[in-house]
Amino acid sequence: MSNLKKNIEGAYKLAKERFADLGVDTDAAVKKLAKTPISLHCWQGDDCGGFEKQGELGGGLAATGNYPGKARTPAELRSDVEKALALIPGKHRFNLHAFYAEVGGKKVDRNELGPEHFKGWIDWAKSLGLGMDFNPTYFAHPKAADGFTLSHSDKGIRNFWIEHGIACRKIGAAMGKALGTPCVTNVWIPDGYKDIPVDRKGPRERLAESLDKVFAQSISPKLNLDAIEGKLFGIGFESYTVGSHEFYLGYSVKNNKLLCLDAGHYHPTESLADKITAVFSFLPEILLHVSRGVRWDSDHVVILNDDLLALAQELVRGDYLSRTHIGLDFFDASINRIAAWVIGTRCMIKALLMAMLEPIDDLRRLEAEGQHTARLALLEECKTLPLGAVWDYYCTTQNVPVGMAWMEEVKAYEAAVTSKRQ
Ligand code: RNT
Ligand code: ZN
Repeated sequence: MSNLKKNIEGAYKLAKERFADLGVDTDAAVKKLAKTPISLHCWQGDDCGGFEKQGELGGGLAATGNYPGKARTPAELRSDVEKALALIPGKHRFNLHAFYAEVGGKKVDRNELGPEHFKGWIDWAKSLGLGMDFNPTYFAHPKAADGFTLSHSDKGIRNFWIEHGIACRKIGAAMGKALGTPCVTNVWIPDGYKDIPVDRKGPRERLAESLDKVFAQSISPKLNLDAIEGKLFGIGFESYTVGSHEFYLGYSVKNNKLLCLDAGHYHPTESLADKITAVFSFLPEILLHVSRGVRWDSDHVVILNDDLLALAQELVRGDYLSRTHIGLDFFDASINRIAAWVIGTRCMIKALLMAMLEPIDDLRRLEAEGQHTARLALLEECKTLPLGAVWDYYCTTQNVPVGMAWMEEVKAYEAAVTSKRQ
């Protein structure tokens, strides 16, 4: 046995005893963690560029930075994701946007897309045993250039985007069928105004009506699950967003849709973690877009901060993991894009592990007994328990690099592959 492996196993043994003293079973935590998939978003690999190139990104979305080597083709993107997946412990999923379709050089508009345009992606996912999730693309298109799609005042434009939504649910169902695991198809639209509107009502009425049409056909939840994602504001959409949080919360409860909560889509002092138990009181399942808001940007790479940990704790404490689809949503063009995936996903998994290692029985007892001083004391003690030893052990058992060793692999891949892209 190598020295490193011996050290990791030794450290794990000690950590296991330390946690056991607090009533926490590390073996059980690691087992549970291995069964929790994270959906990796394709758009981190090319700054949300897509392969259609119909127009500016728009929609209030922006990727900043010019780090060399972004993926330019489906083959490059697939190869980059494979590299990232090889450095992340556990079995995960892949989340694709509609404008990454492979149309073989033909002009196929968004309302004409079908499963055949995603065959390459589906075959690839199947070969790797990955489940897939999907998103209609309501931006980067001439018909979205004035900032409105499903809530547009023009019936023709609205219908075009309704047709796109319908097409995407069928594609999602085809993915679910081919891969044997339901595809979560998430609707996010940019619609809104830069400056103060006088009619906030009309666009919301039109959006509700359009969504009803998109979702009119029932599709087996074994194949496709519909999600809807709200937002506070976007760049150039500062004063009014049609699809706000309250709008979609109401729509999802009324129509039994998954609500997608994006961590970057709320007021900065609002807690996403606190919303988990609130929305689960009325919804069977949710989708998460785990992200990190910084100032105006809602899409920084996820790190292991208090917000992420609080979110993971709510999911674990409430036993909500089987009802939660965890997806990531960030894009940073200023650093190595594969490393961004690896850092964000490893942090998400680490946060879940930390939450699973909480001495929750003791904490609950203290709270129930009104021992609030001891509750605070124990919560603070938990922060320096030997999480790292359990994490390293988990990485070795999953056959992925421990510590910074993964970075060496990203650097080697950069030298051999991504740095050669012009
Ligand atoms: C935008 C939403 C949305 C997008 C992706 C690309 O603010 O978060 O989820 O990031 O669809
Ligand atoms: Zn999102």
